[in-house]
Amino acid sequence: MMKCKKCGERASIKMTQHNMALCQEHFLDWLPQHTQRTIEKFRMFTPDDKVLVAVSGGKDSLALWDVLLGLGYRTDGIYIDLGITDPQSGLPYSAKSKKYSLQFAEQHNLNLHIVDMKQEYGETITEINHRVRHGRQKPCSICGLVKRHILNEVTREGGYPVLVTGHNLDDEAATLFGNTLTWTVDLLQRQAPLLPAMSGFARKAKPFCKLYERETAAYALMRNIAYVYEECPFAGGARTIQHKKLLNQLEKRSPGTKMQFYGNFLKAREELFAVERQPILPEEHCPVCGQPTHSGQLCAFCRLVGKM
Ligand code: Q46
Ligand code: ZN
Ligand code: ZN
Repeated sequence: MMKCKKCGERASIKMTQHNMALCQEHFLDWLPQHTQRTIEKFRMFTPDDKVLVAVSGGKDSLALWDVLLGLGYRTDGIYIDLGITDPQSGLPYSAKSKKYSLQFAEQHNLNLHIVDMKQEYGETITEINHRVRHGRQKPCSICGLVKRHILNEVTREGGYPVLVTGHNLDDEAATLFGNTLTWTVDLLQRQAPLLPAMSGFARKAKPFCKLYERETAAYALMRNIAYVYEECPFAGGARTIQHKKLLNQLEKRSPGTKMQFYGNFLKAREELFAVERQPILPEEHCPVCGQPTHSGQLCAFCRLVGKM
């Protein structure tokens, strides 16, 4: 029987990469403490800040919201209803994830901003994808652009000092893997646990960036958080998922690989991208929405929705 490192009772989770097993009670203490250390280490925010949590209805973002509440942070949530439905099964993915996000906010008496793509901009992500690309490609790049734009807008207009997202270590390691394979330097430069506010971009933080996905999933399960189990219907086959699989194989053979890969990148990053090599960010602003743009013309988001 595997025993809890803290109390010697039967362990509920074994974390080989930390050389540690914990019972449910001690795991539910450990994970928020680990998150708090990450928040402090990267100076993400303080208890005086009102934090905006980007909520997708999935396990990571809801677990993060739960942890921040438990740690005593003041929080609001933001959910974007992208209007995504599975083209094959007809599963109303967005409707389902919205239900869980609302349910969590109501249970804890929290304020959740909801931006509805159809209501606000007249088209869902699936519809925009059909109009722009005749539905031949996945809508992920359009979706990513829309999400970044709306999250930035709500954070800045709501006067929130920081936006937090539920990205975990598996997400970060997979993104890093992809960006390293192609040596996309500007993306590597911007991959950080904390991005300070600059040139019209809101401050962004990832308090779960050092936690494995199986740890955040275990937390959600142990805390009985109801979340949408299904992945977005467009997620399957995405390159990030392939990279996650590869990294999991490496992790299985040598536990701690993902932690080391990402952790050592963060250390190297400080040297590689010293202050003088900071990216030149756009100083110009979109004449319609006021968000940063390189061209001084309409930003990519306004060009996209302007056609609706
Ligand atoms: S929600 Fe949007 Fe993701 Fe779905 S369409 Fe692609 S980007 S996979 S995180
Ligand atoms: Zn214990
Ligand atoms: Zn714009």
